[in-house]
Amino acid sequence: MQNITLNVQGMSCGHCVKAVEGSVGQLEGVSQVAVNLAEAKVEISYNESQISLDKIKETIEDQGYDVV
Ligand SMILES: [Cu+2]
Repeated sequence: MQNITLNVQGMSCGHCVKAVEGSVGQLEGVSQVAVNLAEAKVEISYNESQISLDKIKETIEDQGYDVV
């Protein structure tokens, strides 16, 4: 299991939190996702044998946010 914190720009409200947590949380292999809106961070726990970090980043970017 990998734990990672991504810096994500563009999240500004509860809708953004739901969009990110919902989309990433749905991915096979992701066991936990938590957005920290004040710090513009997303904490994710995932199984690297099931999903790549690139796929997770892509999913966040597909929702309209920038992973920096
Ligand atoms: Cu928002």
